[in-house]
Amino acid sequence: MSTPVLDSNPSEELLADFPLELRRHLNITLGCESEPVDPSYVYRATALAVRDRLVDSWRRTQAKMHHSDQRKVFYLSLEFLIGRSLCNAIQNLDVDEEAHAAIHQYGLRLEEVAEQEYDAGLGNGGLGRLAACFLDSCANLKLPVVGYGIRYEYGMFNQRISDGRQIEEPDHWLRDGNPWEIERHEDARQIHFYGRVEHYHDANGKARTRWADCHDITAVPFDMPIPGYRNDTVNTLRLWKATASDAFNLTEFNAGSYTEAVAEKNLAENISMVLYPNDASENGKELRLKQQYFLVSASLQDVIAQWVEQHGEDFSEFGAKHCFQLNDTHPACAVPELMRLLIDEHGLEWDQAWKITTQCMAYTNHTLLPEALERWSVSLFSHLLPRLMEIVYEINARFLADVEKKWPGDTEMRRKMSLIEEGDHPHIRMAYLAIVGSFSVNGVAGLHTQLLKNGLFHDFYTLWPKKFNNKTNGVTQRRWLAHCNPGLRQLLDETIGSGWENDLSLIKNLHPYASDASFRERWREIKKANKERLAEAVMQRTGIAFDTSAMFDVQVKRIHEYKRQLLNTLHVIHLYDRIMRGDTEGMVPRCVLIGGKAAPGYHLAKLIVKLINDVSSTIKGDRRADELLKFVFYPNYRVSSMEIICPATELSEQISTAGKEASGTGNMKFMMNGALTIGTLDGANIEIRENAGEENFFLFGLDADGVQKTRLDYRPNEIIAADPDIQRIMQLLESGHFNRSEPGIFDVLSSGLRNPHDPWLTIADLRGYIDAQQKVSETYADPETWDRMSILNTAGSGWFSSDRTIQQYADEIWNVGPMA
Ligand code: B1N
Repeated sequence: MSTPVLDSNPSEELLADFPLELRRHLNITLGCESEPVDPSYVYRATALAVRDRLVDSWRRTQAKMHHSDQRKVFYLSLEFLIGRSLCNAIQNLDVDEEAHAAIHQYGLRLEEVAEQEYDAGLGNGGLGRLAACFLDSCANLKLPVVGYGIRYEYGMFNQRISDGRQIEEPDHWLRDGNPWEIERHEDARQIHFYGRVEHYHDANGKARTRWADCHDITAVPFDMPIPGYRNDTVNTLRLWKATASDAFNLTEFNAGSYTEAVAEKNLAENISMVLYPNDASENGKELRLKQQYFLVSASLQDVIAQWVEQHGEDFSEFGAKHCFQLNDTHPACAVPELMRLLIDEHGLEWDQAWKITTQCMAYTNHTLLPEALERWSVSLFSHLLPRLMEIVYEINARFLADVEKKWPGDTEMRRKMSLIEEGDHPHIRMAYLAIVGSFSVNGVAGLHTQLLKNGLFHDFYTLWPKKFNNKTNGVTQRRWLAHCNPGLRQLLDETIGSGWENDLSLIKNLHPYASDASFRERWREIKKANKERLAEAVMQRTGIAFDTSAMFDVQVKRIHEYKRQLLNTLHVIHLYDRIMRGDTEGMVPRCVLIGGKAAPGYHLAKLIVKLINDVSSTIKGDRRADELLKFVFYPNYRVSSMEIICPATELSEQISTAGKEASGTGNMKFMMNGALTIGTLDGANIEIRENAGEENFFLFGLDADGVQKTRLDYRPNEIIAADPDIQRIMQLLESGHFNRSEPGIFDVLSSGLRNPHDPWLTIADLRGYIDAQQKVSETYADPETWDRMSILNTAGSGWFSSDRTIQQYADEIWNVGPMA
């Protein structure tokens, strides 16, 4: 890339007013003049007109970062769940009015036009959305941070429900082009795979190593702008696309196999073709490892190339001037890859390279679930990345020597802590590699970090206590409050002023208004309007009519046993059973909504989707339930769905088995928008309860310790037999009441619940959950109390801004401040 210029904003002078720019893009850029204009064209033209208004700040921000002597941060992530960009950019640029007016020329509303944009679904769930919120906050805080990821051709699959079952459909989000990206071919990088390692002596007689006979793939970057909030800052998300390298094609072509060479191009492009749709589970596929290495190598080469351009081959300050934040272990190859680049390509000695590496790598852990901890088979890893394997062995040998120093003669300790899990099929423990190679290891909520220190990483914590720290997750209030809840935004601006958009701690000033009856009235009206919007969406997608005077009770997140959508469903069955028996005393009308995707290979999760849909149909078909209970499965839940769902939610379901949900972030979005939480003492729920006030949170269930103890002697069948309500729930489930045409399909679910080894302890928490739900109903019956609690939740949500989280990363890990 040519060196960017610091000042001046030449392109701004080239811009006409917004309506004219929109028309120009429609007529000239897109060649579209017919009326009425197709809204998808209006979307593309609007996006281009908005982008035009970003480029000056974007270029200036890049120049500042380029010329700054400050440390720079690179957020490496296999996932960035961006969602839609149009309204975000319009809001952050403060051009709402012009944009509205310009679009109005075509008889359309901004909301309709914005809906034309495909979600950039380059992530599975919380981890990917967190990366997107973090980039937003970094831009808002003017921090020198670049995101690096993969430009998947296909993002998270689209979910369709057919006969109650999930069907996956490819998400070709780029089919109409992507107006936000700019391709930077001049910054393409070569990535090596396969081949072998060669040791040789260079011209000076120095022993060197190189990676020979490898198969090269080209990584081409596409940059996406990340605008800060009205602060003249636009940061960059750089996404890599894989293509065949020209050199490789040429060889094949000369050998006379033109068609094979072209076919090879397809194989190369496979690397960035599709996002793996497994949330919190590791899959061990070669293509996934290729993706991980592809991202890491391209990004590190990119950063090093910029360094060399400015500093030549002097790496003495490189470690002090860079930080690579690893979003889980997915990019953990960055540790051996940086070693390789420094040693093999830039001639550094091992000790110097290791000092640099451990000075600039930082690792965030996002899960304790054993099935999600990445382990790569040594044989696969050596085959694909032979040079990296050598380096990992060397890192391990030196690390185990340190372990020996700390615990002399303790072979068991060396076996336990080794980066290589020995056995018939040895594996690399990627989390251990990340810990050994990093100066910082953080968890994502207080409890989660505690469990890392006391459990999973206890030996490492004993060795290096200072490496470990907590950074409780957060979400950006600009998307998750200001943008998605315009009614509430207006009320907040009027009540506490508008500073909360970039300082959410100010939201505490809402506290006194909880006791103001007329304020509560307005609060309620806003919620009602948001519920109407959601009810429309539900009707359109499911044909089920939500009554907006009923309580909106919502659980949206990936479908997973530990998140216990089953527990929620059992409660719905309980309410249904009460209605059937005429036991409706103290019941308040509820609309229960569940949404989320199941990993395509996770059969039990898919069966849970089927159960939810079948219970939903049964309730829908029963007139007796009409007044009191609605139950829907919301299909194809994604970022843009949450923008409609969270402002309308009254009860937020955060009911995971304690100790299993590292943090959760949906819980925070709901809280900000005034939902009350029913939840376990898990992840960030604990901090939500502290910040909202215990009395404004519906707590139930075992805590993390209780879960451990209960497992030792768990007898779900006895619990069921002793509790008539639970007995009836199980009876309905097991009698085939919800699956008359497909007898037996839910047997694995019910036998799982009855299994003394059920790791999720659903039956153990069911009574507590039903009782807490009863309290919820009683509270809802008194709107004054409910609304007061709702306001206090929003007022207590200041801590959960990702601005706060990122400020802590900047102060406590990265040691960076705003760009001057
Ligand atoms: O990361 C979120 C947390 O809020 C959630 O509690 C946590 O479950 C989530 C492998 C993951 N942990 N691990 C993953 C995603 C994709 C994949 O391929 C694991 N996601 C989480 C943000 O901290």
